[in-house]
Amino acid sequence: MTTIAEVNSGNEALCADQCMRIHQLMVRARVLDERMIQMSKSGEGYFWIGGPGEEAFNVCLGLQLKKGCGPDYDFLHLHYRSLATLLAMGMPMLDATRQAAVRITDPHSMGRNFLGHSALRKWNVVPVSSVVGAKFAMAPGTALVQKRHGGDGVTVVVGGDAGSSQGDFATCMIWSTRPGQELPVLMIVTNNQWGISTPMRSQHSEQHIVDRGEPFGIPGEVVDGNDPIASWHALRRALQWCRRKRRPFMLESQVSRLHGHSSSSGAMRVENEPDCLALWETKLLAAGVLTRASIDELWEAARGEAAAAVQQALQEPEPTPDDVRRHTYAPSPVDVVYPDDYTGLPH
Ligand SMILES: Cc1ncc(C[n+]2csc(CCOP(=O)(O)OP(=O)(O)O)c2C)c(N)n1
Repeated sequence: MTTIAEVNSGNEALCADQCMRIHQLMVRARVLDERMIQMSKSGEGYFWIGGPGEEAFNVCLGLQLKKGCGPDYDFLHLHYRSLATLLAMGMPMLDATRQAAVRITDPHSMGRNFLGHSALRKWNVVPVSSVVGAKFAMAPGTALVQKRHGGDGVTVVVGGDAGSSQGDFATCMIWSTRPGQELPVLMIVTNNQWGISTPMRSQHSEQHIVDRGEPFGIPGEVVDGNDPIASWHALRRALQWCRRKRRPFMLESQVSRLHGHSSSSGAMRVENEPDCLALWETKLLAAGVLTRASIDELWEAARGEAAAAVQQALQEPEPTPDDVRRHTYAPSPVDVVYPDDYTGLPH
């Protein structure tokens, strides 16, 4: 039992229990991503993309969402680096390893989509599109439903700095600020300074990406995404604004990209960017909230949990050619009898 009441960052603070909860989720996300990188290199999986370097911010987001199905709850247009957000919401590690191993039990796509391309109807997680930027054009749709429905559910859309330089980003700003039709959209940009290999500074002339909201009257904040305390409070303020005012807000989180873009670029560990987890552990050790032994114990437990999740996923069946068209259209084509000469099905 700790006797430390709270931990400070600048003039903001979080209670010690919350700091420990955030830390444990950050460790679980990091360990899982590292294990899934191994999967992509060993043949247990086929591809990796994820969020090492974004855990501090992403955990704080997942813990503050209004989780559920339908317009009373938050709609989420997440990023392919949002693993820590989903773990913080309560997704088991197994549901990620199933997708990494391309198993039919993968709840996001039945083993049909890339790792990190989540889709969970029970939590309003709208399918992540590989087309970066597209989510910013989709977000006003769910926010419009929420505005008409009433209540305090908001739409949260998360994209990178490169995706935010596409026209879809402007579409989101235009649609969410029509006079009298303003929409409760929280536009989050996780700025890691890179597209795949395109420097952010070659795409953005404004000082901060949130400055793009200014001509639309969209308020914004820039936060150090490596600092869980700052992230927690910035998210709390931003979500509260959208929930209460039913208007958009923009949040730019400055994060690291600790394993490069994806397995396609090698996924090797990057050493010259700040590591939010190492920084957080140093802070919590200094504050007396955690001990070296308690940290080691957590990492060990997370590694065991990830190993079990991989082992379980690998025992489960892969998709078969028979179900390749399932859930492609609504109603699902498996339930529809097509005439023999019908040519409209995907090949
Ligand atoms: C419209 C479109 N163009 C290009 C790509 C190829 N692509 C995949 S991820 C990516 C980088 C996106 O960078 P950013 O939006 O900053 O997100 P990050 O990966 O850095 O989190 C690109 C260019 C794509 N998926 N979609």
